[in-house]
Amino acid sequence: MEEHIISKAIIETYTEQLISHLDVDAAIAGGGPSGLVCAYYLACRGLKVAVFERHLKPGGGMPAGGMMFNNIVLQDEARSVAEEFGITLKEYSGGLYTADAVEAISGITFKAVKAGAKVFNLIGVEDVVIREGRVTGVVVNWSAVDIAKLHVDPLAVRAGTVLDATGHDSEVCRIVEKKTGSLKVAGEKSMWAEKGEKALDENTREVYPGLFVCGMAANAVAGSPRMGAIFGGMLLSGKKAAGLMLKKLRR
Ligand code: 48F
Repeated sequence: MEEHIISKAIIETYTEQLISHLDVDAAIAGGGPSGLVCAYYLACRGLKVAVFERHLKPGGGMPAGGMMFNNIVLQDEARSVAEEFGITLKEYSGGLYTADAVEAISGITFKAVKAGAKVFNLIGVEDVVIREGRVTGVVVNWSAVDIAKLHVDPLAVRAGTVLDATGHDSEVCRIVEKKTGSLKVAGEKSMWAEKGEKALDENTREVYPGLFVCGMAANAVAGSPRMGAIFGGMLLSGKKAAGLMLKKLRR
């Protein structure tokens, strides 16, 4: 059990995975609940999926529940998707269920990775590649570079489809807005749970050729309300995005 062999094992296998994910069917920016759910459904269909998550731990806003009370609420419509991830639902009232936020995000993350999606944590998406009016890849860099404001050039990943699952800031869409002028990010509106959850389905779509948006980012692009710690819409939005991306890839 020599230390340098342990180091070699880590560096060699990680590098192999990174190289094999330089050309993917789907590059997902953001490993929150919606991005990971999408990754799961795409990977289940045999697609090559890379999730780039800026933070150390995947999960986005889910493990914190609401204001650090780490339970979440889901609505009846999302029950079957939640159950697919092994999330234990407790009936509350009015068609609402509660779940343990840590169990929920663990189940989603575990199943996405087991299905074959690769989560590259500590790597952020800082730009996209655009060819002839279509997003064809993402530009990535270590989060540490960003945090330390180091002058280090990024690397690029080719992708058949790209998903913005970056949450409230809809970062990838904002980049495309800034660089092309042909996508408008309206910005999220104040909290209105019911309206925000309902709007998510329609807002989950291809917003620019090759670029899809899901989760809170979808509402931010469309100018729909935020919804707080109810997560059913996030799961349904991730699933819908996977269906749309699959369709696009098959064309
Ligand atoms: O924010 P986040 O959880 O997005 P989501 O999947 O779910 C939203 C809910 O958590 C909550 C809500 C409840 O209904 O409104 O906010 O839409 O996860 C987004 C993830 O993207 C990462 C970020 O660290 C987080 O884990 N992220 C953000 N920008 C980038 C990024 C980027 N440029 N590159 C990589 N990861």
